[in-house]
Amino acid sequence: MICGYHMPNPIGTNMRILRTIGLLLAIATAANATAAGRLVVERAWIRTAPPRTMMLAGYAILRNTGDAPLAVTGAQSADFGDVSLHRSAAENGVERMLPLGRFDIAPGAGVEFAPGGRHFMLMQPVRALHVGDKVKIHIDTEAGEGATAEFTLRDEPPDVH
Ligand SMILES: [Cu+2]
Repeated sequence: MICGYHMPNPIGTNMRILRTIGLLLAIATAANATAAGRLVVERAWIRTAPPRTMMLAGYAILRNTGDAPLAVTGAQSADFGDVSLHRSAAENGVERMLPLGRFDIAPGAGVEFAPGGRHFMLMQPVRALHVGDKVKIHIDTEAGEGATAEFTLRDEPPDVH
């Protein structure tokens, strides 16, 4: 004896499969959105310079506290006409500055910007900057929202904690 209510319903089954696929896609998309690392900026400072110096250098440690690689692509600040990421390198005994370009930070790793090495090249300050002043710099990442960090004007590097 066949009861209509227990007949297999191919259309209903297909709809359920489609709904399941849709749900899985939604979960995959959400996972992708959080697959970028998370940028934390530590020990951010800018070396003070004589008045009307048009080029300053900023330093910090950029740490990826996420569980996926993080690509840093650049930086900007309302307090400077131009911000770029540089590295210093000795070539044939001559110290040169080169664009750092896009770089990756591994999960859990930190990349240090320090005097003599990587630095934020800060051009055309739009206001006079003195010891103790604070400047906000936004660091762009390829995925995610990057991070805005407060850099403090200092004569010397902050103490290592
Ligand atoms: Cu530079």
